Amino acid sequence: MERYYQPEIECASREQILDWQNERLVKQVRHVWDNVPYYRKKMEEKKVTPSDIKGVDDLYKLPFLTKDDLREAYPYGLLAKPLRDCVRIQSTSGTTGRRVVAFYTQHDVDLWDECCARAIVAAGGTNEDVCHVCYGYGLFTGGPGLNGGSHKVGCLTLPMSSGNTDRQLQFMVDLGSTILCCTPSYAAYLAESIIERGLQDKIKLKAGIFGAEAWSEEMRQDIQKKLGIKAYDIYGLTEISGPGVSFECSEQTGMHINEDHFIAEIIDPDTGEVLPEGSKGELVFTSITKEAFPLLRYRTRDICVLSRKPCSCGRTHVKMSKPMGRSDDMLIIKGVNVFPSQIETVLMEQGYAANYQIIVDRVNNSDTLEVQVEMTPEMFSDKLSQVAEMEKQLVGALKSMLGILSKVTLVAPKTIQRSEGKAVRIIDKRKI
Ligand code: DLL
Repeated sequence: MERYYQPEIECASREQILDWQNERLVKQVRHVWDNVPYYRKKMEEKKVTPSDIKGVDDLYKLPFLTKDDLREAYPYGLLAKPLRDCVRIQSTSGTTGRRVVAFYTQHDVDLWDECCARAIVAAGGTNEDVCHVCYGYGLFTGGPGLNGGSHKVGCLTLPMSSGNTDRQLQFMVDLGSTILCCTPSYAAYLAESIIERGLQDKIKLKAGIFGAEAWSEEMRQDIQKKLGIKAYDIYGLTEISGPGVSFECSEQTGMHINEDHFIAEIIDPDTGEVLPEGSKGELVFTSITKEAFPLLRYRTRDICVLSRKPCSCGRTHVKMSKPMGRSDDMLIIKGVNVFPSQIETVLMEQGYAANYQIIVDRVNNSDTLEVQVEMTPEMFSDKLSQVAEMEKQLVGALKSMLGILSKVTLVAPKTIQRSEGKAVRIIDKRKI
């Protein structure tokens, strides 16, 4: 049994990690200054040159990059290597405006594979495993990223991509998949389908590596119970390479950031000020080893907390909490900040599955919030007469979590559309 595990990197001392980061950052800033006129101009506007950056302590001097910069510089404006050295692109879905395209040299693909391999090993993966990847393949980073990591670990890799649930289940049973990689909402759907078809005894899954969207702790418990597995979170974004920027270990108390490749900061999203460890704020990444698309101080919009508390797994890399939502996903309803994850937590605590839809509207100049929630099949058969009472109970629980009044509508099982990739749970009619 082999493990693709490098304790000398993942368990390195803080001093060693800082040495790597200092050296790599200085080199990276010079690389970007020399090869990316777009970012060089931003540095010049801030009156900072590569000689001002001697290490991580000087990071704050560099300008931020945002998604708007990436869109403005589309497609080649942030490319730091000649096209002949690039072997791959990946892209975001581009539902709001121009797509973002990220470039990779072979070196960049290798380091990305390595990050995903670390995630698979942290979830217990070895070359004895059958790794079932049903993140989408193609421009989305989920499929290619976990596929590359799985190869590197030496797992038998099933490149399933998303969709066609019957085929997914057939391969899972026939080939004895042991590790499942997909979005948590698709994992929940697969779990539901396995139970419906009575396949629980026929599957051999032991672990799941789920990410690409926000999911609550309660949803983790639910998936773990239904599939009889341990469910690990994995985080990443196209701009910074894809999945594997950070991942959970067996402790399941946050995701270790691959600090030998990415420097993380937490900033105040309003002022841009760097916040001390333990503060909640916007996550910012600097990639210090990527060649083709090396982003410095990229604002992710994800809100989370960093922690350097020692971890029982032995890894020393800083941990990020589950993102509490994206600052641009946050809904402002009646002047109150509402994160969809808060709503999910309440629903799951009250015994509902994560099949829900949030509808926000404005009626007579006042915001309204409606939450449509599916009843479980048991509720539907046993408690139909108590629907009004159950709705009232949920309204109360949501009011104490959010501080505002909502309308709750319970709907029949299977009426809310299932997702094979990232779930779309919010309909904000104020924006339509
Ligand atoms: O979602 C990369 C990925 C693929 C991560 C597969 C994990 C697994 P994008 O499509 O560029 O990339 O979306 C990135 O998704 O900024 C977060 O807002 C959100 N996100 C990603 N992972 C998580 C997670 C991929 N574990 C955006 N929890 C990020 C919460 C996540 N949100």
